[in-house]
Amino acid sequence: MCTCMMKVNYSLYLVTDNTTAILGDRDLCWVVEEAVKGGVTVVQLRDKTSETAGLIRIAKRLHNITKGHDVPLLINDRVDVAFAAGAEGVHLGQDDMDIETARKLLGPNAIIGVTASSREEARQAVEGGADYLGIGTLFTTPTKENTKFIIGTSGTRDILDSLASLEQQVSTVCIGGINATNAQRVLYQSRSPSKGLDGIAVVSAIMAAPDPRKAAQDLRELVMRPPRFA
Ligand code: TZP
Ligand code: MG
Repeated sequence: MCTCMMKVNYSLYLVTDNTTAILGDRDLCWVVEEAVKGGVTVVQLRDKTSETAGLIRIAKRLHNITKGHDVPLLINDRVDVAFAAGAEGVHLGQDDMDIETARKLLGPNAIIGVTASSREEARQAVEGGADYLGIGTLFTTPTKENTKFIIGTSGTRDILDSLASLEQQVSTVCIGGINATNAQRVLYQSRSPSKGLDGIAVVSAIMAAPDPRKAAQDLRELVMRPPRFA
C-alpha cells in the first residue's frame, strides 16, 4: 500500500542533518536506514546546503530506504524536490511556500507539515490545511542556533490547548533539544487537558548517536511507554 494513503504514525519523527558536527564522516543514508530499522516512524530530509540535483539524488536514495519500511519521507522546504523524488510530502516553515500551492503541486494525499511557534501560526496552518504541526523550538539546541522562539513545554501546551477550539483535526510533534533523558517528561509536561503531542521530532539524539539504530529503538520505547514519573 502506498505510504501516503496510510494513517501516519508521528511518534518518532527523525529530521536529518548532513553537517559534519552531527554526521561526522558517516553516510547519511546508512544512518537513516539504521534509524528506520530501529523504529523511526517518519523521516524528514533537511539539507540546507546541497544544490538541487544533488538534493534530488539524496531524496531518491532515502526514499528507496523509507518506502521499504512504510515510513513516509518528507522534504524540508523544497516542494520541487519532494515532487521529483516521489516523496510523501513536505515540511514547510513560516517563510516557505503556502500550503494551498504546495497541495496543488503535490496532490491531495501529500503530507504537509508546518512549523508553528505560536497559537496564531498554529491556527493559520491548521485552517490552511496542514496535516501536522512541528511545534517549537522547544529547548535551546546547538543543532539550530539563533532560533527566534524558545517556547518550552508550557508554550507547547498552550499551542495544543488552542487547537481544541478549531474545527479541523491536526497531528502534532514538537522539536528542539529532545533526547532519551527528557522525552517522556516533554510528552507528559506538554499535554493540555484537551490534546497531547502525537510524537517527538529529533535530530542529534539519533543522527549524532554512535549507534543510530539503538538510539531509535530506545526513543521509540520511551515514547510508547507511559511516563514513569506520572
Ligand atoms: N527546528 C527547530 S529546533 C531544530 C529544528 C530543525 C533542531 C533540533 O535538533 P535537536 O538536535 O533534536 O535538538
Ligand atoms: Mg523552511
